[in-house]
Amino acid sequence: MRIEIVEGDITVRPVDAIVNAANSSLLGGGGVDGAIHRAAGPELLEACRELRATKLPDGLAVGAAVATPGFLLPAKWVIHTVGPNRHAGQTNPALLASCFTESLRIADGLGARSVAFPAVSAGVYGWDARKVAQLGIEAVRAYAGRPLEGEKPMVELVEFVLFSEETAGIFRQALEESG
Ligand code: AR6
Repeated sequence: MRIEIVEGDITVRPVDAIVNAANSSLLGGGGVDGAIHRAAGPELLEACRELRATKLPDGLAVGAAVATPGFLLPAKWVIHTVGPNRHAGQTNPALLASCFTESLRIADGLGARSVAFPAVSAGVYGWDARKVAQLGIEAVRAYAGRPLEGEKPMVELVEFVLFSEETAGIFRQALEESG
């Protein structure tokens, strides 16, 4: 599994699946969530409403992930995950690691070969980008070693797509340090 760091807008990435840093309601918000909903078009919100009306009446739990189609995006799927919110006292790193692991598990189940992640929880949810980079990269590397029950992972490429040069630099450094 290759890991690449990309500076830019995740909504334009030519990958099979992009990950959304959503909230438990799945009904949209600001930041990368708002950008993904704008780029995917109104059908994405409809698909999220459908999920809430069926499988997820209480919303998506922190650390969990669920997929919808990508609609107008270049990506075929959007995998929505909910990062822990530090401002709400959610400081358990295992919850953030779970966002990455669960998203990869969903991506593998869909047969996605390439997945792009944003810096989940590093915006409104208040986590230090260094911590997100370290946990995210570590979780991806660990997943590559033990994917879905004994199978080789379908996912071959994981991109971390960062909106600023500064955050991209932090992720590049974390990738180098992770060996
Ligand atoms: N492409 C890539 N990264 C982006 C983009 C983009 N188009 N836009 C923003 N970012 P945030 P969170 C970066 O706040 O901390 C929403 O309202 C951004 O610079 O989007 O998990 C949800 O609905 C930052 O580094 O997500 C939730 O309520 C990173 O994406 C809440 O925010 C994550 O910032 C989730 O907060």
